[in-house]
Amino acid sequence: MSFVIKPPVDINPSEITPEHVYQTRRRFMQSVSAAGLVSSVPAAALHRGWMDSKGFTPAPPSEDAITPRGYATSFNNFYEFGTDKNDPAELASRLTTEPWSVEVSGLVGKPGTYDIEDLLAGVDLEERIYRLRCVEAWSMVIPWIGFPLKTLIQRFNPLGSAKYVAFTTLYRPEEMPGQRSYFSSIKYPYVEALRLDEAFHPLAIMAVGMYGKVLPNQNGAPLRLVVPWKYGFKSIKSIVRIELTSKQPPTTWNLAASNEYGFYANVNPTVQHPRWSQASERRLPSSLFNGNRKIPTRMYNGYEEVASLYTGMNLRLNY
Ligand SMILES: Nc1nc2c(c(=O)[nH]1)N[C@H]1C(S)=C(S)[C@@H](COP(=O)(O)O)O[C@H]1N2
Ligand SMILES: [Mo]
Repeated sequence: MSFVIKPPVDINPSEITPEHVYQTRRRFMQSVSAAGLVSSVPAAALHRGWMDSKGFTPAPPSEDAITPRGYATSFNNFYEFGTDKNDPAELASRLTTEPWSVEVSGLVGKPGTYDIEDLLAGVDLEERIYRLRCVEAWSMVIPWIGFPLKTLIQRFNPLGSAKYVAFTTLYRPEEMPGQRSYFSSIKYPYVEALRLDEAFHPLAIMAVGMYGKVLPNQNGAPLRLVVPWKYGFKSIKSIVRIELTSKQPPTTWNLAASNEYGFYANVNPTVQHPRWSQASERRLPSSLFNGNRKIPTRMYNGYEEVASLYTGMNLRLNY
């Protein structure tokens, strides 16, 4: 199975991901096994020095296929640190991510509070080059490092009655200035959720790194969701709680503006967002030199293999 993004139809040929990118994952795993760490991530996996020293960095395949790292780490949505795109890069360094634990509850056989080192023990990390499309109609191409969400959820022994999985971001106003704002458009803690079959799709990953390194705080350290066929806001950052439920859980942007952000929120170019068109997107960065890089948006963000999850649903209503 290949997880490399498919280029949109009218994409500039220089942006098409060359074949050696498909090899990246293999090289990535080889460098891990060369270090004697074949299939398990040691307890210290999240220590910056460890990941930095194990050769996780793939050679950049092409300058313009992958969004430059500096851009992906300085143009962010992370309202806990402010609503400007440059706020998170400026302010998220204050966040303490060690120690970190995740509380697992609800319809699971093994509820509890797990240290992140325990959650990652024995997990195979892989690189996935995914687009993330924001509902604001910009997109980036990011080499994430992570593992299938399904492998994580299954370790908690979900019960047959579980239908949804809900995620919660850290609530720590002392370190997250956006959570102290009286004028915030959203309520905290930030929450998101998926139907369990969406969560179990092999494309849905938990990311712990990007660009061969540990996730920077502004991108959701130490653990965030990446759901590549969905609008960016579904990809919740800095997760501290996972709960399995039988009822559809609330989600932050749906609570804030249910006419703009549906629970299902699939990337759907045929549905007009109340305030702007979803028919195209701006591939970032755009600059004086590479122009506006406006490309057509594709259904499911181009990841059509997820379509069967939504058979029979009206995706104009469930946008
Ligand atoms: N906790 C939390 N998670 C969040 C957000 C947020 O404000 N808070 N913003 C979302 C939105 S709108 C987008 S587009 C993506 C941006 O991820 P990136 O900054 O890594 O590109 O994160 C999503 N996850
Ligand atoms: Mo977004």
